Amino acid sequence: MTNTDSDNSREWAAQAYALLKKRQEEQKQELQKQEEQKQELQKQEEQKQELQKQEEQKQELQKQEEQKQELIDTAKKQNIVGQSKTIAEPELGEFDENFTWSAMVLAAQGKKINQISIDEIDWLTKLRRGLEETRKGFVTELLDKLGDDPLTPESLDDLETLLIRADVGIDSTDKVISSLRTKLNEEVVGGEAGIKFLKKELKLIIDKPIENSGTDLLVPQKGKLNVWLLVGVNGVGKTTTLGKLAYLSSKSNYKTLIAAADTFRAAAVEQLKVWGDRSNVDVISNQSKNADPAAVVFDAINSAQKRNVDLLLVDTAGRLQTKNNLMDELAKIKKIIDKKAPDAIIESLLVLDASQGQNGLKQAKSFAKSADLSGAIITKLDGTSRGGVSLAISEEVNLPIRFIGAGEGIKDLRPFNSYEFVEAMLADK
Ligand SMILES: Nc1nc2c(ncn2[C@@H]2O[C@H](COP(=O)(O)OP(=O)(O)O)[C@@H](O)[C@H]2O)c(=O)[nH]1
Ligand SMILES: [Mg+2]
Repeated sequence: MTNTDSDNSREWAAQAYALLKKRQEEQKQELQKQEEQKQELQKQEEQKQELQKQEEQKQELQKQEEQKQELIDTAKKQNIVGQSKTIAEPELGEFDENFTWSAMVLAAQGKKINQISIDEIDWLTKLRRGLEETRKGFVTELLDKLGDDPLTPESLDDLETLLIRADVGIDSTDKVISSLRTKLNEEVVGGEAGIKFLKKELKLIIDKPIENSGTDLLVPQKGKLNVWLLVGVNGVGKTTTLGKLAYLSSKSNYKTLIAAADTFRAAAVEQLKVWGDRSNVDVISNQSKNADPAAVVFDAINSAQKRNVDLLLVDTAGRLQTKNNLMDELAKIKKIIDKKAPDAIIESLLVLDASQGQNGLKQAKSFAKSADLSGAIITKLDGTSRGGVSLAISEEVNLPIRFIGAGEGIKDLRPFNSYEFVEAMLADK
């Protein structure tokens, strides 16, 4: 990047920051206004008690009551009352490197200053921080090794080792290195240009299964029942991811329902209910011991059809030791859906824990063989050094990555964006 470019980007980011700051100020003022109204309400309440003592002023009291109701209605509309369920909005942080980087990533994707939100900045900051460990043993080390010199065949060997170590996988690594080697034979490639080329190659690998699927972004199709099955081994984050998806979906105005089809773990239903509560989404479950998961899905589809649900999210069990049973169970669930809702659009999404690296890749291969998967969700990208496994999943299992999770909070899941992912993985600071 030339100096002028980075000056412009910084200027752009500064403008974006100023705008967000102003917007936040306005929101604060609005909140203050609401607070004043609330206090006004309290005052009214006190007056009402005073009036109650005075029997002869009954008439007046009635009027006050009406006035109070009016205020409550206004307050309700403005979301002052009943705020306990709303999820806290993120605060605008400092105007620092994270902000500048996030703003630049948004700008590079064609976002205008007035289109960006604190939520987006917050997420990109999380993603960049989350991939810090993956990045550390990678770009930083590579740039250190290169210094200001152009790439050499020896530095490609180093890069190869780094890619393998970041769990990018042998196939993806071979592909990238051989492209780079061809480029080196044709021209002199400096460190920065090398990283740029690397980003482009990695993005191509991740984008291929997404392009093959014909759908850039996985969203429920309107006017149909969409059923998303979350599958994967124990502990990878299925239930948590489902909770976050329920929030994303209901916030985006899709009528959403959850089916608690992990009937194996007693606590699973309770865990789901907590998530459902947070996002105002109902959970269909069967509390009896060893309930049949397919029967829960049966009930859930009934409810979904009655309520005109857009998206039914199904949590499933993931015990690995009985893998055949697990696959049978998934097949049975799918059969029920086919029978009861033949028009439903089914997505089988494999949830993978990025911190498991190559083990995750093994799981993906084994599930892909028998579970008819349509996509992957990568979790726990926060604080792992193995974020590169996303590339191995794309290249070796040909699964489109649909969402990624980087934290335990309800907002810590986003639709997958390959540009943002690769930028965060290879950010050069
Ligand atoms: N740090 C982090 N933890 C996560 C993430 N997703 C899930 N977890 C945690 O992983 C653990 C297992 O998650 P759970 O949803 O119960 O996994 P399941 O067995 O596949 O349903 C829980 O402690 C979650 O809080 C994530 O993106 N980041
Ligand atoms: Mg679970």
